[in-house]
Amino acid sequence: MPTGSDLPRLMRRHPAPPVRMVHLGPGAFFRSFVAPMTEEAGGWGIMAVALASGRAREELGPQGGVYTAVELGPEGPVDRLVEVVAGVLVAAEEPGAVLAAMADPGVRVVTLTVTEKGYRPDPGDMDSPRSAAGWIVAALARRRATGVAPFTVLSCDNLAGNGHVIRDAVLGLARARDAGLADWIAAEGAFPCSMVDRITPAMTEADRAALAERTGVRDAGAVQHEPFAQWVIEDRFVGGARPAWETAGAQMVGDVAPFEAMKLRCLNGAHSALAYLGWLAGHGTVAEAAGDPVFAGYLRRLWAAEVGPSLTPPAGVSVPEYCDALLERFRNPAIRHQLRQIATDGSQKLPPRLLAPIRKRLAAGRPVPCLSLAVAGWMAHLSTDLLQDPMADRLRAVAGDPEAILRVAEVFDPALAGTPAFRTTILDAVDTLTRDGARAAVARLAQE
Ligand code: CS2
Repeated sequence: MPTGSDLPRLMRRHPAPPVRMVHLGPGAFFRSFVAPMTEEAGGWGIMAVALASGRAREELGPQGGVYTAVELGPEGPVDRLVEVVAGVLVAAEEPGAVLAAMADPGVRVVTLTVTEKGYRPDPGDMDSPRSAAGWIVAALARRRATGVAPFTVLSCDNLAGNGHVIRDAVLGLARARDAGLADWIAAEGAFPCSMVDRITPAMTEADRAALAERTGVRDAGAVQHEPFAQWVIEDRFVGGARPAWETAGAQMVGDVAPFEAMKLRCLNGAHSALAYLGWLAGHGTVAEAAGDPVFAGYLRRLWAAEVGPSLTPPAGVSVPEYCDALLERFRNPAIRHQLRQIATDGSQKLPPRLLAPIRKRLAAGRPVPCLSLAVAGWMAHLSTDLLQDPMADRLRAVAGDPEAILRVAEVFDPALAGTPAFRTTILDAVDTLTRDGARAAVARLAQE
């Protein structure tokens, strides 16, 4: 397959707006969601910062930060040039430039997409910054020392209470360094929560080649995404300074939590269930699995009987309608979203997606066979060579032993893992899955 390597490289046509925002973690989700929405809001250029990997700089640097975001619409792909990224830095290699960018008084917002595992503290942070929180603390210390107000930190990852999680990490690190710094950040800073949603399947070589064919240029930084996008942002920014994201369709609200729980449990929970059970049943993509009537029936029951009743939906939102729309999004044949991409990092994803609704329903004395089967699917996944997880070594050591897996406290809160109802439902699901295989086990739960 030709990759277009003989073609000229994509070039910038218009200058980026002045840099007013720094983004940590310029991977595919940033490029398909945060950057285009910020560009649409107008007036805010972005300095992209990769923490350690040089990949984003290799992909975007030679193109002056410009790339194509391909929308996989019903009538075929729509190619959009995104020119809002002014440059790409790699923190591990250019610490001075990164700190200078983050400490610049013109920069008012730092957004981040560093995935769930990016919120874990790095023991090395005490010596020199390594994690996202480490860089944020170092930059805020510099701002305080130079009399500059803090920037707002806006997490754009799929975590429950993502603003609180990054705030706790930042304040914890800051306090270990200087209590005055921590107090200043707590009083003057802001860490709003946000719910982000846009399905962004990884680009393949074939996708890149097709794009090169359409455009006549080579684009190493291109991404692709579904047409749908939803961004719900808690409107609490230092000095009120932020891009006018509402003009790009974002919802600015007082409380993100109900949106976040609904999205994490309905969309991401179903994704994880398909990633483990669908793959075990021989499916490769979300669209294949969701197009299998047995899996569609399983999802309907998962949503209607287990996940939906665990939620307090946002005012005016119908969870059944939200889930019907999800099934349509999952079935979009233009989106080849690999189940093995979603299966990664399960130790980080299970608690908010599957275990939170299980806890809620068990507390109400209600059964959770669909959610339990998804957890059993993840347990089976630990024994496959697909396993990619920040805790892979520990998980591999307990794979095949459900009792031992339940004792991994970073995944299974001991208070939950110790309740008989939880142990019984999970161990029953493991038995069913082992005895019947994934497709038959799913079929038994499927709703017409
Ligand atoms: C997926 C998400 O990879 C995964 O774990 O569940 O990336 C999902 O596609 C997005 O959150 C959709 O907004």
